[in-house]
Amino acid sequence: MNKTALITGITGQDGSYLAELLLSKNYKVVGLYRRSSINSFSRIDNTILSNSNLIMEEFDLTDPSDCSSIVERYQPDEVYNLAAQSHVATSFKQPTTTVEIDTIGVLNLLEAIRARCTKARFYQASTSEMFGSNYVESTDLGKYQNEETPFVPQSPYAISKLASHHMVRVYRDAYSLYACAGILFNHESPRRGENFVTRKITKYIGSLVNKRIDGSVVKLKLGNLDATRDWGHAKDYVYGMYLMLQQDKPKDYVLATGESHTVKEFLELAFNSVDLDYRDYVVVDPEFYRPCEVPFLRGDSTLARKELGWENKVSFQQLVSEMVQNDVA
Ligand code: NAP
Ligand code: F7E
Repeated sequence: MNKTALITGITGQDGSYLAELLLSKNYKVVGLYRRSSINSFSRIDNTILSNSNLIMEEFDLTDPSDCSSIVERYQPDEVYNLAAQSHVATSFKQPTTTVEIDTIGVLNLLEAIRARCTKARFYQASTSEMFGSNYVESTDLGKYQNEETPFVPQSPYAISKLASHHMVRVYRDAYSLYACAGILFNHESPRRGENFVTRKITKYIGSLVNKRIDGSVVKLKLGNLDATRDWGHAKDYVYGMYLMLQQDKPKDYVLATGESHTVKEFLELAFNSVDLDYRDYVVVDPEFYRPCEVPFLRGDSTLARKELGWENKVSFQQLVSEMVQNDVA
């Protein structure tokens, strides 16, 4: 019989790729989306939306009774919790909302599974932001973070995700649930939200190349160009989420490329790919600096590569090129 999977956050970047993956594996997918005054399904292809194995249900993670009734009704084999207030800078402006969605929301779902469907395997979208300002260093690997690295979160977003991360561990140990968390480093794609730095850059390039803006007048305003991130492709990462729910025992894993680049390096590569120099268009604006920054992220995903057989297939250069080409087109 086909497996049933619930995906919270199906309208987001990762949710849309994960739905495609699970439908291709003949799952019945229940896609959970928030009510919106306009259509929020722009990332989901029409062929996916018309797939008879996809059921779309209105849902809000912050509502405990909604979580209970959805879990009770569908008795899912797998639950992927991707819904979140996922923007770090926004979390400084809306800390309470962030905690309500990213911490209490996760608890609502875990409680629903504990009370109504203990067979369900649960995936939580944890994040490299939980490492915050911390990293370890070795002579062979250089600076990196992995499953053993202590967390020193630097934002309300990171703290709310860290609380959920621990909650998942406690529900796994206390109630023997198959519950695990993927500690995912930054992953991007043409479907990335437009206010994350990568997409903000490629969207600007798209407008420039298509002459929708005059680059001598409208500049690209950015914050910290020295921030360093480990950027991979979202498609590779949702496959890792799926693998985490197919193991004999639940465990938390880091997913990362192992390669890191500064925002400046992203800018250089993206602008050079259309024969432009980013220095002619970018201005640094203090508005886009964060009250607390995470200066350096580079993940070591040796455990996931060894135990899950996971790999990142898309290189940094391919990722930048795909994002630029998409926004230019
Ligand atoms: P995203 O594009 O921002 O998508 C977030 C999704 O959550 C959207 O579908 C959003 O719905 C939904 N959502 C927000 N609040 C909700 C609520 N109260 N009830 C139900 N749905 C709600 O995020 P993403 O990049 O796909 O990331 C997926 C998950 O991985 C998130 O939990 C994120 O924090 C985490 N993560 C992401 C990365 C990354 O680099 N992308 C790395 C590590 C972890 P609307 O469409 O209505 O806004
Ligand atoms: O910032 C710097 C900014 O917002 C990356 C989320 O998916 O990944 C994401 O969080 C870096 C930061 O992503 C601008 O200061 C400079 O150092 O693209 P971002 P993020 O904060 O790393 C993690 C793993 C998640 O879990 C999150 O959900 O770029 N930066 N100038 C800027 N960032 C933005 N957004 N806008 C700027 O103008």
